[in-house]
Amino acid sequence: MRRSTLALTTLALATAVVGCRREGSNPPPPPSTVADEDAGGTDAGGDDSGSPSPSTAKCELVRDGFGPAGEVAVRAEKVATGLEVPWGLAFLPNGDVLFTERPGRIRLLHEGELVEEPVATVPVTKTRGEGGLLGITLAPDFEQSRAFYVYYTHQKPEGGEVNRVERWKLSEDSRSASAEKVILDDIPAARNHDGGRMHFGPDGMLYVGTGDAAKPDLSQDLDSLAGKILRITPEGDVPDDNPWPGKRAFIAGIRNTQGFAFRDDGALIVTDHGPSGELLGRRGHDEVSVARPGSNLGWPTIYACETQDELVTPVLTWVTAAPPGGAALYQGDAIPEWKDSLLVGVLGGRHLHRVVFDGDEVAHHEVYFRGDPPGGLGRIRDVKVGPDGNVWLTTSNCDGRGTCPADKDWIVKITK
Ligand SMILES: [Ca+2]
Repeated sequence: MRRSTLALTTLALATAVVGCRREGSNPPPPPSTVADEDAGGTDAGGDDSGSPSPSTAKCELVRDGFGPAGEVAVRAEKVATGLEVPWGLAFLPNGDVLFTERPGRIRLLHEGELVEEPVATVPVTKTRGEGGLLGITLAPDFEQSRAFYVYYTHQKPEGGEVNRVERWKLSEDSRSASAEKVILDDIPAARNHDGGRMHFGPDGMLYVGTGDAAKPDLSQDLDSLAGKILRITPEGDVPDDNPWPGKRAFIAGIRNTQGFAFRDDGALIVTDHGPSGELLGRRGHDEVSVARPGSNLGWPTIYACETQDELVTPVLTWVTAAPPGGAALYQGDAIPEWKDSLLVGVLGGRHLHRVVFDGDEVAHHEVYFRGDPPGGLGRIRDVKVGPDGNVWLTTSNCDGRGTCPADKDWIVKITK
């Protein structure tokens, strides 16, 4: 195992000029069992836990750069190198790590060492872009079933590309795996905006983050799987208690999420990518939002700190394009100062972002490991809290958009 320590770096400043436009129409909000229509003022603040009403939390707009430099002394250790766009990490019960590489390999870290031979290869699209083998998550009953789920872009035999969620089974020795069942297919795909993050929720349901497949209106179409966080059973069916009955959509109005995390009170913290020039030149404004079942995060109707009835305005957004990779709420013990923070891998902005909440509002946020290697970590893709309480990251410096170091992409462990 190679180790190195990377110094914290200060943030760079940049600004961008943006315009604001509104267009399009929105789907109806989900049926509510609580009659609470007294919207009242917008600065009521306070605790809205249990309420289905849109949050009134303030929107923190970061105009220059990304935020102040992080103040907690943490260091980064390379755990594995020589990788090609490691996109998603999953911790096995024995402490080993199963992970995806976007070109289509499922790989294993065994006792901290990279196993050279891939566990399996997945037949992903040959199109270069944001698609490929993306998210991975273990089944809740993994210890009995050895089942895990992957999300990947594939070429349909009749032509065209779609994203798919598929269940696989890992061999007892973890050195091979086989595809078992397609759980959900025909998620719209495109060269960019393919989503791909998956997590099982505390309710045992599978949550799947998708992108708008470069068709923004799909994000507001509840019959489309694009531009959503979907909630499905482990078999891919629609749960009886989804917010829009009969639909897999759980949260709508997303452009391209690669990171979301469950908060104890049932809220989902969602990161989303802001626009890159589409829809009358809108740019930047990647965002962090506090969502609840049936929330509509507003893409493409609103962006930045804009507000509109029944749409959720983000609590944090950066004028400068970030965009965010994976996200995790830190509940470990190894870095006590980070307890309950949201940690977000930032791709274009090349850093790890930490967000401290006060209720639904952002109390403080800061920047770690900013910049390209060797000064920083470069483009950060996945963020997971390991069973050791340390924070595990993957880099995407070799995805064609970064500065690819001689030892390629890494899995990195953040410790005190
Ligand atoms: Ca939004």
